[in-house]
Amino acid sequence: MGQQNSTPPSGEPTQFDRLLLTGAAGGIGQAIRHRVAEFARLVRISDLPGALPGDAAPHEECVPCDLADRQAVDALAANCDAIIHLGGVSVERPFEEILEANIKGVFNLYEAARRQGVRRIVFASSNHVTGFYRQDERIDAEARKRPDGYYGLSKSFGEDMAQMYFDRYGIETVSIRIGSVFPEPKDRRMMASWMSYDDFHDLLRRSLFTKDVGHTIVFGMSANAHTWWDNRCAAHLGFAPRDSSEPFRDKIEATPPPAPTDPVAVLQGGAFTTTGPFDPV
Ligand code: NAI
Ligand code: 15L
Repeated sequence: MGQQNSTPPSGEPTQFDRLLLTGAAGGIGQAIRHRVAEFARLVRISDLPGALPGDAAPHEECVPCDLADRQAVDALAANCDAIIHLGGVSVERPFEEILEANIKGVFNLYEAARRQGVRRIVFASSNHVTGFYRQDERIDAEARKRPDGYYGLSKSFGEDMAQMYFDRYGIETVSIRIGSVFPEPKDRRMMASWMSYDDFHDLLRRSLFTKDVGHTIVFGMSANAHTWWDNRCAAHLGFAPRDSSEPFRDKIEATPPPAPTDPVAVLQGGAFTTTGPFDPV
């Protein structure tokens, strides 16, 4: 655990001039913000107005921005070579919230990339694009999408934006269907879906700097003992996670198990598959 994965994809450049990081004030954003410094001379960090702490480092510039504001997003992407797009609503919520931050937000981001000449995006997609597969199924990136709510739908839309903007405009994207990136797994389900910050950081590097990725979909998980996802379609990234949820097994298994029929024990998307509807009948 905690080992730094330092091998870059062989022969590729390993630094941009200016990199945009959206969602920089969020859980993952705060954890990786200083690590992404190695990917660019200057990192433009962004989040909702008022969300960013006022502690920008010399290699950072803070540009608050609501992703739903098209003009502001256009300006946000100016002079950037690449984008790590973490910003948006990260859980199941009423459709109107998802529409603004995630659907209009990802549209605004890709349009800004097209207009401003950004050539590479890493999109924080989610395992909730395929949340209705069972935990006893193993899928790869070619499996039919089965979004488990409005949130999963918005990530599915984001992946389609990525494909369309590659096919039409040649903007390359790696969509990382993130499992569960947290300091440690929180429950039994995350024993399969967990990904360490070190492994995520290594996957970010590969997603930014591997040549000719087109639109690649990769599942973001550590080398857990049991997983639901097969990354054969993303083999060209050379991603080989080093961490595992196994050291946390005893702690997790000391907690009471869910009923065997509970969606958290049956479906890959767990509790997301039953969150909502938000409007009373
Ligand atoms: P988070 O909720 O902690 O951070 C998301 C950030 O986006 C927040 O700081 C929030 O202020 C910002 N944001 C929300 N609406 C915005 C808007 N309209 N304009 C600008 N910024 C806005 O989420 P977390 O855990 O850091 O996840 C980062 C990304 O990775 C999210 O896109 C999430 O959907 C995705 N993801 C995360 C997983 C995880 O295990 N943490 C799993 C799968 C996907
Ligand atoms: C996600 O997409 C969420 O953003 C995150 O908060 C976790 O709940 C994660 O999926 C998960 O499935 O564990």
